[in-house]
Amino acid sequence: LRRNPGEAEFHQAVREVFDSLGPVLRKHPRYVEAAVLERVCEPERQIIFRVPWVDDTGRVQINRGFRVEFNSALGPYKGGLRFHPSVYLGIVKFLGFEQIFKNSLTGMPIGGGKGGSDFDPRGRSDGEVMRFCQSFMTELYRHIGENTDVPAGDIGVGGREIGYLFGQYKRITNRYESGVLTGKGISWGGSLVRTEATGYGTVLFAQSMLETRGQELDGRRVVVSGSGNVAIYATAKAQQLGANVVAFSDSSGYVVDEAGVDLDLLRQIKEVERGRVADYAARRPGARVVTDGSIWDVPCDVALPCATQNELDESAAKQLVANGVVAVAEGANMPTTPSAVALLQEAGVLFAPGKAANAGGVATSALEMQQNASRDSWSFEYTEERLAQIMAGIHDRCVETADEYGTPGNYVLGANIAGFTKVADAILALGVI
Ligand code: AKG
Repeated sequence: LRRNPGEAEFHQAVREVFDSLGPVLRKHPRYVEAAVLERVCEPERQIIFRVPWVDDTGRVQINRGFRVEFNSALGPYKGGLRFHPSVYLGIVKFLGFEQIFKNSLTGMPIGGGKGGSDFDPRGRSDGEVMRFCQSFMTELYRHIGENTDVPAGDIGVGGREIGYLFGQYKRITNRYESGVLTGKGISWGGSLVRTEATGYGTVLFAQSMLETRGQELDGRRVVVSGSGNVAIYATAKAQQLGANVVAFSDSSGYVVDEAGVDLDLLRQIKEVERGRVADYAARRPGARVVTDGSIWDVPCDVALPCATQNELDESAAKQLVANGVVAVAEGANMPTTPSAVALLQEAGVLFAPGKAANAGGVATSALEMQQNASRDSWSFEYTEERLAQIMAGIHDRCVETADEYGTPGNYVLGANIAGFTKVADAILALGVI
């Protein structure tokens, strides 16, 4: 705490992992003796830089850029870039710390990192976003590479931004180094399924959890918070599996659509028009928009928080339990507060932490890196099958680890211990570096 003052989200993420590790440290004292905990929560490298750019009125704007290269024991640093006004070092460090264990859980050879900026793309023209991305990459390029650090997208960074970032990297380095970024467009080195992967994977994980109780998603009422990439493709997969998705949200409010979300309309408004939830309600008979109150008041069997950190608090959890929720799977990173997680678990709700449930995105990024390295591109069906296998593997690893440590059904403990031990063993094997 003294070394990282004022970084509340980072403290929260570290505490959440460390709270799970008691049993593993008692069983394997070598982790304590070799200071693995101290090492894993100190980033290998933190880069903070100025990002100057010129807006459409000719004014010079200054933002702050970050890349936290947290841990590379398992592979090159891997994790997204977030462009949002709330971004500061504490957010980037919490995301980077989570990413270490998430990436470990996927079973793929990727370390953990994360980055971003307090730049707000909302309301900015394409030209402004391009100039910002070019300036951001003009500093970042010297720190990244396909074997060093491989950024991707997160909130505020999608295909458009990755395109501008990749273009500037290519221009500065004179290298067509496809594997330096993931989330690329399909015609210039991207992977099919990467766009869908985080949302799809979250729903596959929720389905696997339900199966442990002999249940399924078919016929269930689902509420998805958010309306970005993760929320849209969680909605798509839930609908494919027969669920009725009845609500989604953005920072301006939420929409209830009892007839079931019209995915084409949602995609048109969010992906093409970059509009707000009210634009959906205006064009969808029977849908209503709510601008005060919480989306978690909407009764559901399955809740998928896919918006942002700490969006589902204790009072929301109480409401969900009162409404009979059966499962909660985190599509976003750390969307559920610690007291809400405890309340859901005590009520017997199946709860999947983001580092397990949303790992399908980064896992498919690792598949994109594989395709880039072999100069190949795989079909949608094959790539989706690989994603499904990876998600099933993560689910089973969480279940087996929770069983092994005497807490069956505790996916938080299972994910934290399984993610930690793989990284910890690699840290030990590589010596004091
Ligand atoms: C996340 O899992 O939160 C990421 O940022 C993944 C980004 C990636 O695909 O590397």
